[in-house]
Amino acid sequence: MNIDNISSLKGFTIVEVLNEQPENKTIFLHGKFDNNDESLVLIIERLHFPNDVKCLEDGIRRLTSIVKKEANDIYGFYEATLPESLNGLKATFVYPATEKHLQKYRKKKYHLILESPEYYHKVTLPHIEESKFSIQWVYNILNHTKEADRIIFEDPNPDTGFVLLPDAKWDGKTVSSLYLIAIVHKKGLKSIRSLNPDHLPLLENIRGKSKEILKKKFNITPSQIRIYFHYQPSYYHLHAHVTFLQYSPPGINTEKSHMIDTVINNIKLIPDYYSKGTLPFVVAEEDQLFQKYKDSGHPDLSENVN
Ligand code: G7M
Repeated sequence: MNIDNISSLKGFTIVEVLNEQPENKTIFLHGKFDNNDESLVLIIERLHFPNDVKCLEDGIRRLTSIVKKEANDIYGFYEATLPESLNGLKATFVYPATEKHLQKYRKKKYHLILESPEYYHKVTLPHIEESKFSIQWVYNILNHTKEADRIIFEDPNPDTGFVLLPDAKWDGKTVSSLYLIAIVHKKGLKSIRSLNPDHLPLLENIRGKSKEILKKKFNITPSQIRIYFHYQPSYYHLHAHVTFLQYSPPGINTEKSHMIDTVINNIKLIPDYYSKGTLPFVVAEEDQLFQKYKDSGHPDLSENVN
């Protein structure tokens, strides 16, 4: 097979279904070809409907195999088959795929852990320090050696300032899926765990200025913006995610996201909320932190659930 020029998948056999994401209508397959031992990762995603009324109308008029599944009052539930014009797939190939690729795409098993301050100091913090997570990319942005032309706004104040720029996941153009990150200038703030009342001016500055800039540059109303932190983050230098409310990017789920408004409010009510509180987080079994929590005897990972 030549990755530059695939016209047929004849002779392809599935070795393993690596992952399925019904929410994205996507399936991840590991397969091989006849007489060839190399592995192929094939990711197939059903394409979204075109935003073109004529094309949609034409496709809908040609729906076939319309079968009633259920009807109740004014609600009818049917299944049908799309004509070719609306039945597109996006296919991504990784070939030849190594064991590392297979691992990357294989569905992960996640666990929810309640991290008390004691466990933060005993397990999480040593893990962060030992793992030496590289945050060079963050420093490169803060000192303008990388992505300088992408900066949308910067407040250079060393205590309350931040850089606002497109997240790596955003194409930088499509406002309906707008995704920015606000990276604080202040060093030493690893995550929301580090926050206390000294940081309220920083948090309020991120919230206020980001909303102001989004209104000015993208005409997005302040009430249509969500600003939040991840816990655990992937990078331990404080940064907030700034996204358009009508768009649901990955990582806005309850077990991962902490809205900046709630963080500000919690600190105002209980100044040491983030250093004394228990914070839940999700970890994959494949992650070293999972093994460290398991070895520590944390009750959430014990087999005996009461
Ligand atoms: O989960 P966590 O809060 O740590 O999220 C970090 C965010 O940083 C993710 O949404 C990434 O897409 C984003 N990101 C990661 N890197 C390495 C870069 C980068 O080099 N540039 C930009 N602009 N965003 C990044």
